[in-house]
Amino acid sequence: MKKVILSVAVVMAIGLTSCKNETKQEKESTETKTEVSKDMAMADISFGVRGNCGMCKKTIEKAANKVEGVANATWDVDKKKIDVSFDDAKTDEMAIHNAIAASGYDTEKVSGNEEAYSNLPGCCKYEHDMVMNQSGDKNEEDHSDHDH
Ligand SMILES: [Cu+2]
Repeated sequence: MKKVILSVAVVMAIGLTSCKNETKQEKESTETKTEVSKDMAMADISFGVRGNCGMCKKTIEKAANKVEGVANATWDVDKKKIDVSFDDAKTDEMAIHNAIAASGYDTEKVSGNEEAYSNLPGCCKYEHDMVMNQSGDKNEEDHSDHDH
């Protein structure tokens, strides 16, 4: 009889412990999931975009920001490079390249729309052989598209 009571107590104890553990684990995994999906949804990329001046910067950033899902776009006039944060559930890298190209500017992957280019102010008519993405680090440049 003692044995039975003991085993019942053991079973109950195990049941209680495992129940507690489950609750804890569930909570943890939910938290992890949320974090992961956040990371996956927001992507940060940078790529080369040709341009000359502050007006170019405005046009390029405006074009990138117009793409739905883009949270932030910053073009660097010295490096000829843009940093973009976007929700990759809403858009993708090529949509951003295309939007910038449509505004008349060359990106690493898409040539600027010629008509838009011809309508740019004189100071913004950048050279088409301008070196883009002047980070000074070729390796980083080569893999910048695959980090995320
Ligand atoms: Cu300009």
